[in-house]
Amino acid sequence: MTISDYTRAPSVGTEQPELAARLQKIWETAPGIGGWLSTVDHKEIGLRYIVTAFAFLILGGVEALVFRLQLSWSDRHLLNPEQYDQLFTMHGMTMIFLYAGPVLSGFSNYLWPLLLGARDMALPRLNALSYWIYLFAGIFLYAAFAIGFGPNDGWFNYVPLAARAYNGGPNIDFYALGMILLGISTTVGAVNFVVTFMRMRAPGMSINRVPILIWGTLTASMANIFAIPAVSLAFFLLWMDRNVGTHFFDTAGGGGSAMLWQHLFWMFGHPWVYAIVLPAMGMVSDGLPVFCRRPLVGYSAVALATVATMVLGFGVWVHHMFATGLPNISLSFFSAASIIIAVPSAVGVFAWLATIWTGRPVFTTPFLFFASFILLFTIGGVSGFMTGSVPVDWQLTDTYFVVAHIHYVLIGINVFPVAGAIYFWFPKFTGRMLDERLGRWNFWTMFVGFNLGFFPMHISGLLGMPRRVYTYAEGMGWDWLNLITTLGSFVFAAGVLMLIWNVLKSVRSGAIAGDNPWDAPTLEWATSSPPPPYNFVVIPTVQSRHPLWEDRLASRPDEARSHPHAGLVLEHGREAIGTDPLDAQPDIILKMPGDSYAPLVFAIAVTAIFIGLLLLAWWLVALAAVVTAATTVGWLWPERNLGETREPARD
Ligand code: HEM
Ligand SMILES: [Cu+2]
Repeated sequence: MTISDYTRAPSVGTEQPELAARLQKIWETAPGIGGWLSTVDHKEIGLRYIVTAFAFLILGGVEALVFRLQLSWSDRHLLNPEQYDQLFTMHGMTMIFLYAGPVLSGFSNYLWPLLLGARDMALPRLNALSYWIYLFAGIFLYAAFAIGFGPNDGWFNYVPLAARAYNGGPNIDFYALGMILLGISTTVGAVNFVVTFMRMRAPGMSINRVPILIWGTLTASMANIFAIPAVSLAFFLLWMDRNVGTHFFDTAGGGGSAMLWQHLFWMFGHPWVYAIVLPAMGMVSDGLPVFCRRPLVGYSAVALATVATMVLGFGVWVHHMFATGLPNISLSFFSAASIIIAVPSAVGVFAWLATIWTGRPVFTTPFLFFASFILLFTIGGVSGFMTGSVPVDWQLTDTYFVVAHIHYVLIGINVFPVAGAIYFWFPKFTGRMLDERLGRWNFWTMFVGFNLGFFPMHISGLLGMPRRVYTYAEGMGWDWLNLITTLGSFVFAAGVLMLIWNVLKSVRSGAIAGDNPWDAPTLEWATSSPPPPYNFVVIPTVQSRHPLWEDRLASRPDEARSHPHAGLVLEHGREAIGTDPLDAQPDIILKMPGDSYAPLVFAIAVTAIFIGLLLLAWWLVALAAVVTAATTVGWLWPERNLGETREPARD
């Protein structure tokens, strides 16, 4: 969107079939493999993110099931210690970095422009780039595992165990470089969300009218922009320690500091765990009210709580380091901060409960997933609150209690809302409904399996079972608990398979959905299912938080109404409307880029740089850097008719 049209004022109109046909020509992606590789359509990119993230969820899940078999009873020898290390590290890394974050990027990518009444994200080519780099980083990390050198030091990769002296293979080099590569993807994605928030909202959608999902992804993106440099730096320094002979983390006489790693990692790591839950909470905040047949209770409080969580989230990282011998003053400070952060979370919990309590709930599958999230989040919150207290944490750190906590938080706040979101938005994505009966089976299997598998981990943790052990001796009293955990894990996994089965089945044979099957209030439901490539025939005008519920929510008769189907007509090539950051008053016509191979080529070239660094093949690094630079030039080359390649302006 580099070129803009300052001179023209767009006309105002309603949805006309000829206009729709013209827009279709302007916006549609070329058929075939060429279109597939060059598309910048946010819906296509969003779905790719979701599908890829689910592929990683399955990989991470299978890894977990394998090591759960190993742990199901004492003294089992299905896996040796080295295999166990790689499996649990791959599992944590996959789930946190390749599933939980990207799956939410997928939903946000798909939904943001539709929720905002926009034609696309602000920076469509950057959007394609962030997907490709994510995919290549995932493949890069899994290539390590495939050749037997997967990361093996836990997802937080502590030194000195990650140093060359104790970890001689390429395992950690793969992890370090893969994470820096992935960081590029996350960063450009985050920048895109922030710019889209500020410039692409439909006329009239002032910041107090955006859905909570927008707040969730926006705060997560802001956090990522600040947090990712810390982890990329940490991994870069580690890579230098391992390959160039620096001593940043070398404690054995090198003058380095192991604590430096922990600080840098957790300064990133804790904000990241909020980044992978806040958008999910946003999906619940927007989805749950639809099934309660009323607006969310406490919109402003929830929006502010989202922002507050993220801000406070930058001040609690040391709770991961309570056992490292830090001075008491920092323990007290970070313990207090960790406990205070429960306040905004509680605001959310009360708002969701009040929405159910004062609404008329309809017990559909999405409702079940969204509502159960509140319970699981509360359990995960309470165990987090417990470990936020220093003396309790000293007792529980590195036990299965922590494993229980992270899964209640991550499965409870990410997987359950995501499953609900799939049931809720699948009709928008595909034009078909998911099977409701199978949906209920799906929900109850996941819910029962999850609690059966993961609740007992609290107890095995309290009984002293350490995390990250490949086996344990007979007579510790942990056998039965572990057997139950393993059984529950398999039941939970069967539930996830039901979800996938439902999707595969319904994509072809689900009931036809129509534009707004749930009778929901926000703009994505104002367009067809699935939406056309241009999203909206005319750009909607918005006057409230619930454009599609206005005639039934009590409002003053003189109040201005939203117009989901009438507004600005933009049809001189690929155009979008730019609005100002606070009140969303239109101020510019933006020319949007067309499909392009540049993101793919750029992503391949950048990945090649990292492969070069891994092999210490400097010629490859140099060559790939030149290609990257050349692609950047091509990408930024001013195009006179940017976005108008298919249908030039007619006046
Ligand atoms: C079938 C589903 C799952 C099962 C059975 C499972 C099981 C486990 C177990 C037993 C551990 C502890 C390993 C050890 O310390 O020895 C673990 C670690 C972990 N899991 Fe899961 N998990 C599942 C799904 C998930 C999901 C969906 C996420 C995140 C979204 C996740 C995130 C993690 C993380 C971050 C760790 C810590 C890894 C480390 O210690 O470095 N898990 N999982
Ligand atoms: Cu934390």
